[in-house]
Amino acid sequence: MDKIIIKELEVYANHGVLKEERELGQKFLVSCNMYLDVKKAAKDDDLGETIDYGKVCFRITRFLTDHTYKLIETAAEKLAKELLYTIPAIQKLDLEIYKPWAPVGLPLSTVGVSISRGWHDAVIGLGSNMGDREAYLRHGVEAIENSKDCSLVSVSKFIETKPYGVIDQPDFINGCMKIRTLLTPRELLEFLQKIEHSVNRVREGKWGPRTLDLDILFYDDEIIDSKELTVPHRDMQNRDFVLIPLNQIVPNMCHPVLHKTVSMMLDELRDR
Ligand code: A4P
Ligand code: MG
Repeated sequence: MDKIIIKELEVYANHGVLKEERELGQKFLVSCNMYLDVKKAAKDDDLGETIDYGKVCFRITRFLTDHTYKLIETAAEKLAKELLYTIPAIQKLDLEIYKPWAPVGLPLSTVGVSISRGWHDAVIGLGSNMGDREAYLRHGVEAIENSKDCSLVSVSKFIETKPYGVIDQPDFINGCMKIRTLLTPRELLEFLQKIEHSVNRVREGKWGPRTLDLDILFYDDEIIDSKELTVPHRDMQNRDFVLIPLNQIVPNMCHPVLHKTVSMMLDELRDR
């Protein structure tokens, strides 16, 4: 991917574990690679279509001088988020903060931290078969919209479905949504579980009735198989209540294990 590069921007700021560092301040050097597509800006020769590196330099300077952190890790993490929240064109960034005057008491040229953060694409399945089912699904969508670390890209229609697995329970309403997120898969799972708990989701056994179920169907094209998380969601290829709404919003998304698109999986399920 293309990138805009800032190298060794000098900022005098007050971060450090020692009290003296926070009171007296010292020099920091900041480097940043910002990933984006510059083709359109280049074609039209238009600053409005790219990232204004001058503005970013001022933003970095302001952020680091307005705040005081003990760790450069914290400064880097918070600054990376600030840039990703406020400059939508940045898809991913590598950020380095160096402290050439670090009071180590030994000769060295510099110490620093380097992190990479960015937006990820994820698809979330929504389901409910208790109470005001549609309101619960809408609540799930709104919780994503209201989160700084996630943004909503698109939502499918909500459809009424017969229970799958344990069939002796009320009908479901299902849907899915495509989102962008700064969260890792595990952080996203935790966030979704918080949303489920906020609507008093009670666990009535595996596959039992629930006010709101939020599952991670896809996360980029990652394959995850850990104790608490399986991505892509296992068994989705056998579930029309997942594939029908998915097919409305991401028909061409490819399952990284089965190497089939959503529309192919749906066709195959219908043929069975
Ligand atoms: N977990 C693992 N992978 C994931 C993932 N990709 N996304 C773990 C979310 N969670 C994941 O989930 C149990 C555990 O799965 C979590 O603690 C998490 O660590 P849960 O939501 O607490 O329980 P559950 O939903 O009852 O179990 P499960 O096995 O996730 O069930 P499903 O697959 O969600 O299926 N019929 C219709 N028509 N519509 C439905 O929505 N849903 C189910 C539940 C059954 N029948 C249905 C529907
Ligand atoms: Mg679930």
